[in-house]
Amino acid sequence: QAALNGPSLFAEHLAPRRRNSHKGSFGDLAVLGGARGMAGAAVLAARAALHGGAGRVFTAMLDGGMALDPLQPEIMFREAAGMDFAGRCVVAGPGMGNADAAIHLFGKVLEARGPLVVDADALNLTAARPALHEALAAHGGQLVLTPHPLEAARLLGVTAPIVQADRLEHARELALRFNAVVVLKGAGSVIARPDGFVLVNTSGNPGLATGGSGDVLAGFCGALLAQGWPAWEAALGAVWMHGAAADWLVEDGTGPIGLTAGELPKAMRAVFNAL
Ligand code: NPW
Ligand code: AMP
Ligand code: MG
Repeated sequence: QAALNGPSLFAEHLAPRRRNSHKGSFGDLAVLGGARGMAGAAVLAARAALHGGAGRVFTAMLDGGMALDPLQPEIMFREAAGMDFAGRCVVAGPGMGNADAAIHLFGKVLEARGPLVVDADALNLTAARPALHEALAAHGGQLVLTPHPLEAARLLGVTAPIVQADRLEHARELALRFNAVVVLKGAGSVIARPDGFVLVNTSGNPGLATGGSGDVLAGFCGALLAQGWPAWEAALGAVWMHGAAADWLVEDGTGPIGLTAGELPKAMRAVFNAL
């Protein structure tokens, strides 16, 4: 099985920043998520997006109670209901929940058809709602789905052990069904294209088995999309750098035990800048 074992497959997008570039050159990203009790998931994705180089990062929070991340004041907080998603790059799902407002807003994101990462509860809603399933499959643009095995199982109408018994085939099936790049997460994440081509990632370790690490992956992938990377390369870049950052943190004693997702964005930034 072909492996993703370094940056060569996305290296053509690693151009140095032009001297006269500005924040508008690196794209806007909006994270749709953060329902009550899960604001952290959206914040982690937004922090990861900033460290992945997005020009401006917004959170469209389902729970409007949060207006600032004191540790990352660069993030602009918007109430999700007031957000215009037209033409914007979006990461949908981290901590989004399944309230009516979440369903409605994810539907609006799908209508806007901008570059999109679909993660967590946006995947769960897609599995539960035929109209969203249909709209996602019809997106047709730069689209990355990042299910963990249980999220993949919900989409496919099977169980997680069935997904795990043939990870390559199930990742392929989702990529074909949604005409999207699919990252089936877990040890040795599988990245699949609609044409059936798949790669297995070699970076990463069990330090990543901690709440919020998937939210960081989604935010970083969104930042690469916002900077104009195509879906396939954005998925490869984010998955590989996420794992490489965790490997680097384990080498310096920050993991695997007790590695926290919030420590990943800075480490991913270091990996990115070193490439
Ligand atoms: P088990 O335990 O083995 O039966 P859910 P979620 C399985 C937000 N978050 N291999 C495993 O099942 C998210 O963004 C908020 C095999 C596991 O228990 C979502 O919006 C945070 N099985 C929401 O919470 C930080 C695997 O899936 C189950 C697997 C719910 O997301 C945390 C969990 O799946 C979280 O990110 C693997 N590699 N990986 C915050 N700080 O605000 C997972 N499983 O029930 O969909 O719940 O992933 O926690
Ligand atoms: P989530 O379940 O959405 O928080 O995503 C978890 C993230 O951590 C995914 O990127 C997984 O690929 C990664 N991950 C979890 N467990 C492992 C592991 N044992 N080895 C490598 N990566 C892992
Ligand atoms: Mg997750």
